[in-house]
Amino acid sequence: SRAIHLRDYRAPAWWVDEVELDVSIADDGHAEVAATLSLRRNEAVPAAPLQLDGEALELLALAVDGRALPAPASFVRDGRLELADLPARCRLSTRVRIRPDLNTTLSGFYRSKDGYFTQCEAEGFRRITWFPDRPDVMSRYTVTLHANRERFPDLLANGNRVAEGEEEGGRHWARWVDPFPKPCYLFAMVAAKLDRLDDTFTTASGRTVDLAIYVEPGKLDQCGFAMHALKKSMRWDERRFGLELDLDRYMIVAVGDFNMGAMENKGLNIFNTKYVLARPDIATDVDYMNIDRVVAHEYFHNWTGNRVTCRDWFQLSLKEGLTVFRDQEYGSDEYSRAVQRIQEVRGLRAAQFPEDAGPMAHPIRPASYEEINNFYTATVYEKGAEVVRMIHTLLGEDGFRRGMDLYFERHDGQAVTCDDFVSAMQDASGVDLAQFRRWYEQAGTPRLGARTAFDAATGRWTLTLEQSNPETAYERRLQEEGLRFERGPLHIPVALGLLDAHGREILPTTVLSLTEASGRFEFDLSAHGLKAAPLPSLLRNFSAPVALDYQYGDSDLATLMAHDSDEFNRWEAGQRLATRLMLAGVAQVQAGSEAAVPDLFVDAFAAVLAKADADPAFAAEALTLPSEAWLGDQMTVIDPDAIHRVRTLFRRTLAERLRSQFEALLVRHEVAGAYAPEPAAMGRRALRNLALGYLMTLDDSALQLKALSQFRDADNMTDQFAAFSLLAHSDTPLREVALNEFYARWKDEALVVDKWLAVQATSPLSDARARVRELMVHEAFDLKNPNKVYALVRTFCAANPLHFHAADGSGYAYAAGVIRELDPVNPQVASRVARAFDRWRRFDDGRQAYARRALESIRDLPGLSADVAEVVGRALA
Ligand code: BAL
Ligand code: ZN
Repeated sequence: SRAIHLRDYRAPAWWVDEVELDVSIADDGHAEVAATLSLRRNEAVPAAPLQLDGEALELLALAVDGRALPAPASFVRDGRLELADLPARCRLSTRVRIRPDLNTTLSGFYRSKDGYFTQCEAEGFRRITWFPDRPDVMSRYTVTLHANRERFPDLLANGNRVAEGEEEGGRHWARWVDPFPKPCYLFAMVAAKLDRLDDTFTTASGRTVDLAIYVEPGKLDQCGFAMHALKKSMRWDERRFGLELDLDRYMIVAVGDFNMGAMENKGLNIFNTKYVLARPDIATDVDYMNIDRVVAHEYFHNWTGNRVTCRDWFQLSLKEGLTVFRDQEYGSDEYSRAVQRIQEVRGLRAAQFPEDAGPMAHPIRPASYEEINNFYTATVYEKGAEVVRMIHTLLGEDGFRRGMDLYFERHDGQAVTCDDFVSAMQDASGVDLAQFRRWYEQAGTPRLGARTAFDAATGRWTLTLEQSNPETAYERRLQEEGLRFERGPLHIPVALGLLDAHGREILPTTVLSLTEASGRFEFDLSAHGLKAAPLPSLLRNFSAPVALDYQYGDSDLATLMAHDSDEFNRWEAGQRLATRLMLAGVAQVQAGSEAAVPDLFVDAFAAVLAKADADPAFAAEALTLPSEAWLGDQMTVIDPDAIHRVRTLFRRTLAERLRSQFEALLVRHEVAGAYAPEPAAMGRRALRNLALGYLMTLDDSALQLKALSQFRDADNMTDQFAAFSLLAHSDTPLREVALNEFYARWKDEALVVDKWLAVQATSPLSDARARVRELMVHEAFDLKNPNKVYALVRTFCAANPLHFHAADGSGYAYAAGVIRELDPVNPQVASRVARAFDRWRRFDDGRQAYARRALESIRDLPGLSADVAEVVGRALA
């Protein structure tokens, strides 16, 4: 295999102290990049030739200390430029030609509409110039950009603009200096014609800094919220972590063609438009919340990622897990902490648990990879954040803050490892984290078994916890690669509370540490005079990313749903109950009978509904049934048809039995006044639209017309989109009306068109796949635009299990066709779509045969990218 191993890491033989780049964009769409690198031999390691990475570069000239080397191409071997016998300090100059107009990979320097943009993480800088493209080489950059003034009035790079001027032929130039040394993955430049929103921010220490958001002309009215989010997150990082912006100028540039969500380039963030642009009539509450979180995330990277960066890409979670934890905490402070937590855990279970159970399983710090772009995963990000959260739980807020302070004290300006982070946490707090480090090495979702015993005579209650760490595809692969690996018990923080039979709390949240394979914890409850065993509320606030096995009775779950003081576990109890009952229903359907919805469940649901007004945002979460994908993940062999049938039945039964309560919610939670993306109003809209969703399962034409008028009359996209998606998924003539009206109204707003595509991709109706195929050739679709591919193709594959996993294999064949077509265009995006096959072995033999054929057709594509080859290779292994 082409695997790269962590154990092979060696410090670089050469440092690059200074980089001078001169980039000239020609009118015909190519660019010339002249680079001068100030090189210094790393005396700490044995002398070795200089090796530079390069990709898709046409080398025009090469010089050392001003002396040209003849036949530059002769120094290039296997995609590397190698120079031996250089003086210990020297200046290396290269000149290359690159073709941003032809760069459809969107990695490196590329064109989007009428402008030029960069994306260098993880390994895009090598597509701009010859360079040691690795994060532990940190340099100071001076960048001069030249381009036509009319077409590209904005010439931007990291840092501060120090000079600019005119040139012949209607051209101009600008020079930028970034005062902070940085790895090349944080390099950015932009040449475009953009509108700009300006603002300023005064930091805690009293410095005033300039803020700017650049957007496509005409979109200035869509960037106010992103600016607001930026200032909020700056203030939050000062308050919570004592971290202030270190720059004079902070810029965000939005671009419509972008592989990722956004990128934290030093002082010059480049964002997918999806996470910048918002206006009440085009963005939903969820969009607003995502913008808030992503703007904060990229801003927080300025310290966790940029000031302290990663030594190598195996350490990606050092910056990503920590920064996700920080943006989660920001979200929790800005919105409802419990609701944020519920959404995080739902996301973790939807993406990370299956990843850990599938062919791409890896720990948050993998020991090997083939293509680093494949490791921007739910594991590295979301499980990484869970691991940081467990450290926070074990150390407490003060201990964690001391750990962060020590981390910056020790490592500011360095490229470090996950171990360095854990050491700072341990040394600052005195909490022993030696065993805890296994979370960085072991893949897989641990199973946590719990048993309890109660002696009423003595009041003694005993909890026995057992962990098991199932072997994953990861360990099997390491063994094949000859890497030794020993698994062992993890340090699992288990937050516990106890309730009595009336639901009153008798033990407030207590964090237990399970460090062995099994542990016994005893509690003296004699003071409470209990006649019956207490009811445990286990793993409160989801204190560890594990799967909990405990035999709760149905009525225990109903009690927890109604009374647990831990809001997360109130939600969790409802999900557990629903999952159990729905899986029982699936078994009934498979056995040829009809599923039924037990009264106990309807009653428990009704109790949540009755209290919904107290916290509408929470109620909206608690009244949402587990997803079809989650139910499938709990089965030995996934049966998408039976699951869909049962989930639909549960929804319709709840709507029938609780119709008047849902209708009352519709009236009570009408939000008056102008739209504002503000937590209380967001919660009410979520609850109201959830109620409308249940009611729409009743096939009642009066309710359908109600949805149609909400769709037509809403003054905000949240309500309009909620009604639109319900109509678009209803088997009535109103479906076409809604689809046509929505498109006609929004066809010029790219991000709204993405919603239109995504809604059709998630349709449960029988023609869903045929529609998706038709949309591939619709004017609204563009295979070269990642947002369009994600909205239509990935949404269909990842969020429409009923049709992607169709028994006739049509969904798989469709996906494979798109992946084959997309791979030569944009391998990163193709690879993300290919991840839809992760679960293929979880289905019946018939489906597996179709999936295998589809995967093999991708594997056999001549010239297949390393990105897709790794994903498909693992799936077939
Ligand atoms: N560093 C890649 C995008 C992000 O995680 O912020
Ligand atoms: Zn990040």
